[in-house]
Amino acid sequence: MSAADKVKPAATPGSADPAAIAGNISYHAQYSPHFSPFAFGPEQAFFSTAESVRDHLLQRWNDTYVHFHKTDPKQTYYLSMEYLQGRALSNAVGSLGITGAYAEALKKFGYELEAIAGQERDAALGNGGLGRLASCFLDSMATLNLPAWGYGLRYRYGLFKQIIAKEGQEEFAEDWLDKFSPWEIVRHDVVYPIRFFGHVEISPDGTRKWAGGEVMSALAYDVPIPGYKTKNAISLRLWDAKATAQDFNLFQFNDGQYESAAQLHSRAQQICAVLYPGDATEEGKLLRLKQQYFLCSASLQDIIFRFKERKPDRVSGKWSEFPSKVAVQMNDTHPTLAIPELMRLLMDEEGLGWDEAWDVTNKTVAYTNHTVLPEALEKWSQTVMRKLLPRHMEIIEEIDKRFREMVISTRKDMEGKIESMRVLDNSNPEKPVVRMANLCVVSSHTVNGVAELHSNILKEELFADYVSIWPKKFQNKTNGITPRRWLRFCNPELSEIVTKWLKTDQWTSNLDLLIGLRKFADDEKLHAEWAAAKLASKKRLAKHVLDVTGVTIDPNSLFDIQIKRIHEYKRQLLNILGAVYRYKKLKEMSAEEKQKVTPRTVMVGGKAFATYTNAKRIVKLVNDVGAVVNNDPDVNKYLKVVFIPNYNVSVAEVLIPGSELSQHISTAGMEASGTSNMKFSLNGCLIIGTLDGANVEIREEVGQDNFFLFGAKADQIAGLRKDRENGLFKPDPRFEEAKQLVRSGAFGSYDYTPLLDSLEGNSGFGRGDYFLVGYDFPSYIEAQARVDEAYKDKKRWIKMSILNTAGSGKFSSDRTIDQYAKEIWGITASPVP
Ligand code: B1N
Repeated sequence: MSAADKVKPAATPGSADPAAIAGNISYHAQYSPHFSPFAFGPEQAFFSTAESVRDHLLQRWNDTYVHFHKTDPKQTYYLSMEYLQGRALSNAVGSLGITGAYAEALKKFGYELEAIAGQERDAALGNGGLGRLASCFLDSMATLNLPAWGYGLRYRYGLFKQIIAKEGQEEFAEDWLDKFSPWEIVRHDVVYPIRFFGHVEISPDGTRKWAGGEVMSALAYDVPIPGYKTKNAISLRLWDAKATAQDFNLFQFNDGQYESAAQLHSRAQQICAVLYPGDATEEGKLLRLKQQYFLCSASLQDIIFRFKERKPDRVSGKWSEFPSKVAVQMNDTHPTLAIPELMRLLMDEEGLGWDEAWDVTNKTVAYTNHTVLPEALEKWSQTVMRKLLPRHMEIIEEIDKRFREMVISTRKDMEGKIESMRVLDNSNPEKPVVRMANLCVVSSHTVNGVAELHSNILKEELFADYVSIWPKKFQNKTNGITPRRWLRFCNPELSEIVTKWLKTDQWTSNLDLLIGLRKFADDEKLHAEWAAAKLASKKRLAKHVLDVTGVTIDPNSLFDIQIKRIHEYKRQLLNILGAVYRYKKLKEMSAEEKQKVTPRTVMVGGKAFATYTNAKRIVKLVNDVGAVVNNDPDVNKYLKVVFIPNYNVSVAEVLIPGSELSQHISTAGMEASGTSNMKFSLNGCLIIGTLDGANVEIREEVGQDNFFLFGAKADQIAGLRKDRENGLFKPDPRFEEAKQLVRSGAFGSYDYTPLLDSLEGNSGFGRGDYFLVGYDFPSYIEAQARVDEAYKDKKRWIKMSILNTAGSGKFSSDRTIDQYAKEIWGITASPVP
């Protein structure tokens, strides 16, 4: 049965009229050449619906482009190697205010909008928090009508798909483009050359120019990003790499040399083949560097093109105007090559001198740091850099030299610090490296951290020496999340209640209004509605768990969730050892004693980097503990442990609304911010956490009585590690009991010795409990006991839940982006009239 059998096709996109929309969906089913016209199953319905919605988005995208072109405002370009967009359909119709109309239109074909939206694959072009932050930022930039675009790479395969098999996690390519993405528009007219390798040519007048090597093309794909209830739509411009027909050696091909005939084609294909899957690890060096340069070069050529396009009479003499029209934000150090690339384009292509080019570059670029973990601070081999990007290496050397000269001539007192502050690290003559963070700090006008605590650590430790040189360069911009995706659309039940009690739906774009819920925190009617909404979300979550794991969980138990990348510093091991301890105590209890226990479902989800062995062991342990606990009739009424496979954005949208307690338990000082903590709190979920990252600010906002705090503070960590090295640490017997039970083989025959050994000893690689799981274990167990007590008092719990939502206003990414716009970028709103 085709769509046209049900509804007559209509080429023009429908406004908000369901009949017209249905006609347009039918049109796409018939005339968009992706499927045979006689099939209209849920999949075809999704693609046709998405294409129909895209028509609306394109209209806005075009209008916004023209508007920005005419008004020529200063524009921000957000450069990021990662975007975790997730699904787009519900968000798009919700932002355009046509959800109801599309739902009704789909009914004419016998479909529910929610089910059709569930057909969409996640766009997972990122690893975790850093990529999702970039996506939340785009949503806020569009909603605030800011002239701002995102630039990224169009990875063929996104973050791997995780499957839990007998041996633990297995990774599979995530084929998000399997059919096609209905949201991207290829721009065959937006193509830039990108060079790799080659050499530097010096002309008689001394000017230098990069030549030779291999040249490929960057081709633009635009993903329109609608603002919420505004006419603006901005662009996420993703680059793909391609070689041209000229690079195809027909002679060789005809000669049967198929592979060498298309060498450049296959090398071009490699560039955007996969998302670099590492989160804080070093791997696939050359390809990764190629990816980074590819993003930076294509984006800057495009930015310069647009700078010229908006005022064609801008001549080269007007380059000083550039920073008043362009702001470039580097999302961590991954796009650092934007610095030498902008210098190169300005000097070698546009003819500026060093000083002028440097002034423009410095006033244009700003850098956000997202981690202080030493292993995540990027360092590139100078040898590799010189080979791949010879001209950029020269420019980096010059930046390094001038920085050192500046310190010597203006800050004699800092001379002893130069070696650690400079851009190049030549301390190991075998392996000279470029320190990307140092290059960013030296070259940017502004450097920011992503939560108060993190920014203070940057100022007081990591970048302290630079602060003494440039005291005003460093800022904080506490992260945020978009309240549209993370409450309004993912939790319609709770959203409706919030709107009803606040008597306005304006909170969706002014999240501070949530504070108005505080005065109803004791209202019994609100309590009843709140509890009912939570229960509905818990049931949806329970269904998801059953579908993907086969485990039945009880919606009346306390839903306790930890979802994030698996990493030792995030301490999923503390969580699971806590669950092991709980299991052991339950086993020791009499039937009567058990009656008083708060039943709990502990859920853990997250992906482990494929070569991060200990992270994979943690995944395996959670699964093994679950297999025993969930099948133990003595305890499984009181405890279940579930590993949620393939955690991603759309899974988060089901889990977060149904959560009651969530764990943000990193070793203090190690999690720069965290952003899921904000999403949970916004959805009325209580947090058990350490004083780390944004937890500190969340606790301040929601009130300390509504947050389960435990653990060592950031300023104690170094001392505790020292104590440990000196043999001064005395482990708590409860911690020993938990580890012993795992060692005993109670959870199967898998060898957990190396994982558990990492918690033993006083120091050494993979030993010495670097993350202080043992130190924090007793206070963690005690905080969990406080959780159990609090949950028994339903009234108290719901009140705490309401106060979490009420106190979440600060964590809107609208607030974050407004601060970036005013305090770093110097841009203002430019709504389409
Ligand atoms: O960035 C998030 C923060 O909320 C998290 O606390 C922080 O861990 C995360 C290398 C990273 N920092 N660094 C990375 C990602 C990929 C990679 O290859 C490092 N991710 C973060 C948003 O601020």
